[in-house]
Amino acid sequence: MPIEIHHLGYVVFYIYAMKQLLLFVFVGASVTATAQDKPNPIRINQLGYFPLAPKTAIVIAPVESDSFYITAINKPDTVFKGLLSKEMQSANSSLKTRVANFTYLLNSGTYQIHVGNMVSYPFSIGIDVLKPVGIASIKGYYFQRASMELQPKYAGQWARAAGTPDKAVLVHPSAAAGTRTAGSTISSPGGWYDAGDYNKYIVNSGITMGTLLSAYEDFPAYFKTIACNIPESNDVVPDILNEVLYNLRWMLTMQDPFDGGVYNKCTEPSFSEIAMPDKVSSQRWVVQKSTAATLDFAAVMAQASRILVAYQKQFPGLSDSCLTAAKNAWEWVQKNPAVEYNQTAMNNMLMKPAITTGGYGDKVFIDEWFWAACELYISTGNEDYYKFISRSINNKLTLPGWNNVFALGYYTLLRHSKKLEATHAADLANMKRKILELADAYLQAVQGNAFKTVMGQAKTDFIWGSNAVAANQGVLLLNAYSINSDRKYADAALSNMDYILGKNATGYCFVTGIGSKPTMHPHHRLSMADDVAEPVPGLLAGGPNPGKQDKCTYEFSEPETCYADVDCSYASNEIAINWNAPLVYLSNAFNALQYKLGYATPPQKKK
Ligand code: G3I
Ligand code: 9MR
Repeated sequence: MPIEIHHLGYVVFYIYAMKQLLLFVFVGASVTATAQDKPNPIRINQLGYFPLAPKTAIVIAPVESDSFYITAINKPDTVFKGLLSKEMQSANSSLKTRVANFTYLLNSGTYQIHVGNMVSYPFSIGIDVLKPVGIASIKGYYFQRASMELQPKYAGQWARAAGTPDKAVLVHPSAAAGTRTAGSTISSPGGWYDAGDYNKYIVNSGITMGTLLSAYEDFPAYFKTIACNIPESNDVVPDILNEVLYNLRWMLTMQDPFDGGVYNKCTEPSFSEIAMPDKVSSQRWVVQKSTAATLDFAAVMAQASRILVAYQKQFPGLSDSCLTAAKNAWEWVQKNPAVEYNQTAMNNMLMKPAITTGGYGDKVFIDEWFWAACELYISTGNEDYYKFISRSINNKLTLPGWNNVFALGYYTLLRHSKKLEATHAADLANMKRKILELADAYLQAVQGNAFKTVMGQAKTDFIWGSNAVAANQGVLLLNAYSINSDRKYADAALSNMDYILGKNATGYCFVTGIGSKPTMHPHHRLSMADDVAEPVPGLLAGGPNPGKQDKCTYEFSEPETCYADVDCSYASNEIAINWNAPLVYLSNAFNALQYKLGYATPPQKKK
């Protein structure tokens, strides 16, 4: 009888509450505080789940119980109960796990999972559940803006003074050409700080901008509804584009008008001290042009030019300028098809000053050639570019990263597949097949994964910036979904969203400002130097990386656990614009697709 179940719930809750109280009284406050710092052993998506989507939590074994139950927050009644799966050994650490599947808890609300004496962090089930991370991850870029003051009405407690104006950047000897002699001055203001440092790198801007622009191109109607409270929010331009434009305008300053080549970066000679940007006074330089930087630039400008056609009124001439910039960059690489940015070699030539900031020194250019050709082809329709596409379209498809943008070309050709259907149908079919093949391989890995995520399908997923691997796997899977509308691909992508938001071997939600146990101490100068306890929000931490290149102290060393939420740890806990971008894509794609995917039922409109 319902009334009995009700009472039983109270009894269970009473026992639980008493246990918690006794624990507190006997174990003592200080121990409790330390215990609170440890991630909860029930690993969940700390933000929440869509009502009609798959839902699992992972319990770190051993556990005292074979079953779990779920209560609504602050209510004693059990609303769902189930059995834990049998124990699984993780392939990426010594952890053993058990799965709590609560897919059939369909009602919206805020809940907690109970396993024996353990209680999970609260989480939501509901429509729009990923919206907070979708918006925050875009806003994260606003917080990275160089050369301008961040005002309290937009930045809240993270308001800060303008720094690194970059109005008088010096031309490094490696970059001298034409009238821009070594030591002459150029203006290169704006753009986003790359990461925890204050430098601005074209190669890393390439994949970042490509991914953000692709998010917009894939879901334009949705992004028109998303406002992030940035200074431009009141204009008619979607905020994701407003934000992208801040970096785009900087990128344009990085092209040498003399020959169309693009400088690798605008940088301090060496990483600055940990201080707010207005307190850092190092001279900044533009350094050597390179093929990778120039091709990435060409791709971004070509893609932006076609998107900006719709905003000619707001930004007169900008779309055309972008296309011209792309073509000029393309001209430069014809004459300079393989110029590497090799920082060590440059420094060995005794060019002064020596430059020791991030290299982003890509040596393989075939993927950049491919991506730039794809963007130029789609924006212009000029078949000349297709020759460069043909050259490598049958290469192996691999997950994108800052030094591998091949897949970005695929995504663009796929998105504009109508343009290929008539003349390049065989290529289109091949490309689709290869995307589905890679997606299928990811899918197959989920069953055997102890956290029921695609992430971790191989130990090699855990590299510097591994969380972007998780996010980019998700983006690839959503591209697979766009080919045949098979929901299994989206479900697999969602498993990595869960991973990023806490259903992982570390127990952290890797997005600052989101969830109950988020990253709190990223290697991020803006967060470290600002006297605010909470880190700047909306930023994705690098994630587990057993490389430990930073030589910090880590509590765990295995591939999936090697993460330290300490600001020393730039190899596992920095943030970076190229890692945030696939998070923007993934989280917002789910917001955009939730009804189409059947993850939620649209609210009935009141008449
Ligand atoms: O290329 C090899 C590959 O062949 C090998 O299999 C693999 C095994 O780990 O390593 C690969 O090299 C790695 C390289 O990234 C390419 O992915 C290096 O080990 C790894 O140390 C290197 O890390 C990069 C790091 O800078 C150090 O250079 C990160 O990808 C990159 O995201 C990071 O970027 C920094 C910028 O330089 C400066 N600003 C902050 C930013 C984020 O930390
Ligand atoms: O802060 C730098 C970070 O952005 C880079 O990713 C990292 C690796 O290149 O380097 C960090 O700077 C460290 C430098 O390499 C060594 N001295 C300590 C610096 C951090 O304070």
